[in-house]
Order: sequence, then C-alpha cells, then structure tokens
Amino acid sequence: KEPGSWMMDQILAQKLLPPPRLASSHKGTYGSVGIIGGSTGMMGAALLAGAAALKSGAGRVYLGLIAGKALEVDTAQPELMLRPVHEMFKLDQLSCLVVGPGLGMKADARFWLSSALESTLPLVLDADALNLIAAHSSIANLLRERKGPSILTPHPAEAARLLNTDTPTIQNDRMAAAADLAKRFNCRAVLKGGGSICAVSGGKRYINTSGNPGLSSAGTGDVLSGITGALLAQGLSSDNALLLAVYLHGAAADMLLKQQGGPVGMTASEIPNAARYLLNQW
Ligand code: NPW
Ligand code: AMP
Ligand code: MG
Repeated sequence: KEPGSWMMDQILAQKLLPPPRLASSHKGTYGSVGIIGGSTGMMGAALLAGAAALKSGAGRVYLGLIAGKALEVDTAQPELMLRPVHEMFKLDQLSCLVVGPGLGMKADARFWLSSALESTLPLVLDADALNLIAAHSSIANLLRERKGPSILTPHPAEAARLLNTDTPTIQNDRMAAAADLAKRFNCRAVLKGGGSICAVSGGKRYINTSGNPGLSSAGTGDVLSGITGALLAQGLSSDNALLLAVYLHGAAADMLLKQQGGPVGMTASEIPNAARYLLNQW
C-alpha cells in the first residue's frame, strides 16, 4: 500500500451499491447496456458479458455482434437482444457501451470502436478494444480526447501493449502501471490479475481484496466488463461502477470457491449467478 492508495473491501463495496429497487420501477429504470464484440470464434465472450450484465441488474442488454453469421438468439439466455453491430448505433436508449469482448482486430472492429469512442456514452473498453487502442495512435487519440467517461479493464499483457512495455515491467510495479494507464488515456482503469489495482479520479488507487485463482480461466474478464456496464447503466459513476464491479466479481468467485471446496474448474459462466446473489444479499 502506498500514499494515495486504499484497500477495496466489502464495507466499501456495500456503500457503493445501487439504491434499493422501488415497487414502481420498470426495466427502463435500470438502464440499457450495449455490448460490442463477438467476432467469429469468440461469440462466447460477448454472450458472457451479456449474461453478466443482465444478472448484475441491467434493465435491458443488447449485443452488437461483429460476426457476419452471428447468432440471432442465445437460447440459454433469450433475454439478450442480439443484433448486427451497425444496429447498435441506431438505438437511442443506451445508457453505456461495453466494447471489446471477442471484438477481434479486423477493420470493422476498428471502425465500430472508433464510433463508440466518438460518442459521449460512458464506455467500458476491454480485450481487443484495448489491443486496437494500443495498435493505432489515431484510436488512442480518440480515447484521450473523449468527453464522456471511459473505463479500461486490461490484464497485464493488455496493459503492457497499451503502455508500450512488457508484462514483467507491468507486474513489477502494478500501482504505477494502473496510475499511468489512467493518466495517459484520460480514463479510469483497472489493472487486472490477483490484487487488481483500480485507478480512479483524483489519482486515487484501490487495491482489490477479493478474488482467487479460480478466476484464472477463459472468459472471466468478459464477465467483469459486463458487470461494470450493468452498474454504469444503473446510474453509478464511473469510479463507483469500476470499484464495485471489481470487488463484486472477486467476491462472487470467493463464494463459488467456498461452495465448490476449491478453485479448480471454476467457470466464467458461474460467476454472474453468484454476483447476483451477493448484490441481493449485501
Ligand atoms: P500466458 O502466456 O498465457 O501466460 P491476449 P485474451 C497474458 C476473447 N476471449 N499475468 C497471457 O499470458 C477476449 O475477449 C474469448 C500475466 C497471454 O500472453 C479477446 O477478445 C473467449 N500475464 C480475445 O479472446 C474466452 C497474463 O495475456 C496473454 C495475465 C483475446 O483475449 C477467452 C493473453 O492475452 C477470451 O476472453 C496475468 N494475470 N493475464 C470466448 N469464450 O469467446 C493474461 N496474461 O493475447 O490479450 O488474449 O486475453 O485471451
Ligand atoms: P481476463 O484475463 O481478461 O479474462 O480477466 C481475468 C479476470 O480474472 C480478471 O478480473 C482478473 O483480475 C481475474 N483473475 C485472474 N487470475 C486471478 C487470480 N489468481 N486471483 C484473483 N483474480 C484473478
Ligand atoms: Mg479479457
């Protein structure tokens, strides 16, 4: 722990929860999350983010899919509204966009990421959105000049690409790397991995205390991006959405670890149900 840094724990997480639901509420009360990703071979990433957003309380979740031959419905999660990506930008009721899960790096992915960056919507930028920002200075400039809030959610390898260095350098000083990401890209950022570091406004950094190696499996980052989008859609500030999402995601994994007796074989798909339980209990 360094000056300007705090521990992110359950007491703090509970202070950040969305307000209790009112009897008079309707789906519009809880906002609409748009998720852009799901290229061929990585559809699962977008579906995981979508399920996570629904189960973290978003009123509506739309997936804007990159794949030409995209699914029209997820029969396991039919509440999700699956659309070709260009239709996402015709929706006037989106509260925020999550861009990146399974996005890929091709020209169309780059085009739709640029469109998202040019909007003033709150954005969660994950996975290939981060890789595209790292690869193209014109896209990085769009991010730096944004008017709306942006949240970056890199794992250490993505952070290394963004900061033009290598993974060991990032891991050697994680506090500095998280702060550097937020400063260089005019955004909030979480540097993921055991003891995730959240860099929020005013140069403040929070070290997350939840989570376990059960999370070291494919798709868990996609779930985090969906949870973050849902909290933004429910009206949390970008600082609070990021901090609560990171703690909740880890706490959901800790709950599953207890239920299963250990971390082995935990799957990303199980996390949203556990997160939902905690959101209702806290
Ligand atoms: P290594 O070599 O494995 O030890 P990439 P990605 C490193 C989608 N997905 N500490 C790691 O290290 C995503 O959404 C789709 C240190 C490796 O070098 C993206 O769009 C899924 N190193 C796309 O795939 C489920 C760490 O990062 C590199 C680290 C590519 O995303 C999976 C791999 O990262 C996936 O989410 C740590 N804590 N964490 C689906 N079901 O459709 C990671 N690394 O090359 O950016 O690839 O993260 O898999
Ligand atoms: P990604 O690499 O994008 O799929 O994201 C992986 C997610 O799992 C991030 O939220 C990481 O912080 C989390 N995670 C991975 N490994 C661990 C670990 N050993 N301890 C705690 N959290 C982890
Ligand atoms: Mg990821």
